[in-house]
Formats: sequence, C-alpha cells, structure tokens
Amino acid sequence: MTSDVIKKLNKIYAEALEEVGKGKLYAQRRVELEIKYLGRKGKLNDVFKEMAVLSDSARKEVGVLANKLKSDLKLQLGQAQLQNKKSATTITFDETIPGARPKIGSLHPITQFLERIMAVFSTLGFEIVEDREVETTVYNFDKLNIAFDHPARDMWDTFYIKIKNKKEKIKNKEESSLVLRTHTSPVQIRAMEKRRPPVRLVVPGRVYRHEATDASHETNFYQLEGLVIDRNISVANMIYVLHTVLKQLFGDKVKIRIRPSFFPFVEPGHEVDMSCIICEQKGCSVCSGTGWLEMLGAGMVHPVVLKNMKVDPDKYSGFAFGMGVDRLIMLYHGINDIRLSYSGDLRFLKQF
Ligand code: FA5
Repeated sequence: MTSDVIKKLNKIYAEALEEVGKGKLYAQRRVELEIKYLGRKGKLNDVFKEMAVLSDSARKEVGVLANKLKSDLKLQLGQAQLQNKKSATTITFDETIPGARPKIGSLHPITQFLERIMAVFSTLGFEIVEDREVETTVYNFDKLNIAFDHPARDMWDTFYIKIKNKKEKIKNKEESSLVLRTHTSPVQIRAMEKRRPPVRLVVPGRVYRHEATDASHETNFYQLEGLVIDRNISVANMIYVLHTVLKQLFGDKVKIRIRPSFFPFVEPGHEVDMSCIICEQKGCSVCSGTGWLEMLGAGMVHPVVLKNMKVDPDKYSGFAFGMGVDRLIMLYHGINDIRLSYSGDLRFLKQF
C-alpha cells in the first residue's frame, strides 16, 4: 500500500515536471501549475487523503516524501520562470531599433557672440588675454586711480570676500581685500606686468556688481576690455577701431558718436554711442526716441595708470575701452531682457 502511494506521488511529480518543461513559463502559467499540483485541492495534496489507511511509520515516510516533492516542484517552477524572464530579455533586445537620439547642446549665445567679436579684434591684430574673476581691491580700484575714499568706488559696488586664513591677506596695502571684479579694467594692469608697449589686447570676461536687477542690469555680466598702448596714439585711433568693430558687428550703416564722461582711469573719458539699428535713428523705445544707444565706456589711458603699468607717459600714450557684451548681444539678437541669458531656459537657448 505504502509503495502504491509513493509511486503515485512520484508519478504526479514527474507529470508536473513535464508540464513545467513544456513551453515558456510565464507568470500566469506558473500560478496555474501551482494551483494544479501544489494548491490545497491540488494533485499532490489529493494523495494525502489516501494516507489515512497507512500505519504511523508509513504515513511519516510518505509525508516526508510528499513535502520534499512539493518544495522541489516549487523550486523548479521558480527557476523555470526566472529562466524564461532572462531569455525574454535577450530576445526583446533588438539592436536594429533606432536608439533614442541624444539631445545635442549648442554654445551659449554669449559664448557665440564673444567668439564673433574676438574674431573681429583678431583681424585688427589684437591679442586675447584672460585673467582672474576674484581680484584684489588694489587692482580693481587703486591701481586704476580710484582712491580708497573716492566716490567713484560707489559706481562699482560689489561683493567683498572674507579671507578666513589671515596668512592669505594681501600685504601690499592695509585696506586691500578680495572682491569679485567689477569690471575687466584690472586686467589692463595685470597684462602690462608681463608686456611692454606696443600692445594691442582685448580681455573678455565675467564681472560682478551689487545691482538691483532689471531688464538691462544683471549682478553678473560680461565685459570686453580693450587696451592699446604705443607712441602717438590718439583719440582718432580709438574712434577708428571702435567704429570699425561696430560696423563689422552691426553693418556698414552704423554711425558712432562720443560724449565726454568720467572714469578715473582715463583722461579724457568718453561714453561711446552707436546709432540705433532698430529704428535707424527714427526714434523707438529701445533708444528712448533719441536715435542713439549707449554702448561702452572709453578714453585715453590716464598718465597715473600708465605709471602704475611702469610705462612712461611722456613717451607713450594709449586708449582703453570697456564694452558691455550682454547689451551688445541684446541688440544683436533683439533680446528684450538681459536676465534671459542667465535663466537656463531651454526655450530661450534653443533659438541660438
Ligand atoms: C566700466 O566698467 C569701465 N571699466 C569701462 C571702461 C574701460 C571705461 C576702459 C574706460 C576705459 P561701466 O560701469 O560704464 O564702465 O560699464 C561698462 C559697460 O558695461 C556699460 O556700458 C554697460 O554696457 C555694461 N554694464 C554696466 N553695468 C551693467 C549691468 N549691471 N548689467 C549689464 N551690463 C552692464
């Protein structure tokens, strides 16, 4: 009797294994087989009913076997489904399906414009120089003839940097500390520490100011500094260079005019205006009806600054200028808010 029950159990187990091995074992099929063989009313449990007539020791022997077969079958079912999942993954990978196209970025409009403007200056023989954005007040102000207590410092209010390690403190002036540079003009001095006239250079770079932002003011923006020093350099040379560059960028119709202005590091100092390219000087909201747009500060390098560069003002003269790159870009592309350039908004950036 015992052997009959054992035979029956082995037969059911073999039958179950055969079914497991047939075709692919998806989740639903696995559940069906579990119910059929291992469920409460499943085939293996059915055999238990026949055990009532067996002796205690025989019942124990059959019970141990039945439980072993049940757990083996469970294991086989699990493995078969896992195997199926693995092969399913292999089969569904089709290398001929086109991949997701990677999103290709582009150079930022500011970078694009800087490259353009620097190409123009390169054709005029200008060298491109870059320098630090964290600057000492000595270079940002003092060496540019902006004394410690001069009200001109208010025009260039900025972010002062605390120096934690006292050993790092700058020693050459007591009141000196670190600032985020407010303009690219300090690079005039830095560049001249390694060069002797004649020089022709431009300095593109980021500058920082303590500003309330609006459509034409940012707390960080780009400038392009220019410096020319040689014998017999005059305002005429400055006008020629600036007019040539603006014509190259905005077209031959562009006119410029210069107005007196004050910057402590130049004498005489000028504001340079460009004829409004939007309305062609008929008067519009961009030029506030004047027909002119203020583009940059410029002037003849101050003798004090030349001396700070260790250049003899009796032998040499020069001119310098500082363009607000962001405002040039706004005009160039017809952008109505400077803040868009720094927003990281892809709807804006994708247009360039
Ligand atoms: C200067 O920074 C001088 N260093 C320029 C200079 C260099 C004059 C050499 C003479 C000789 P100013 O503060 O005006 O000057 O700034 C120059 C240009 O930067 C401005 O004409 C304007 O186009 C731009 N600019 C100034 N402030 C901002 C701002 N907050 N946001 C965006 N652009 C600005």
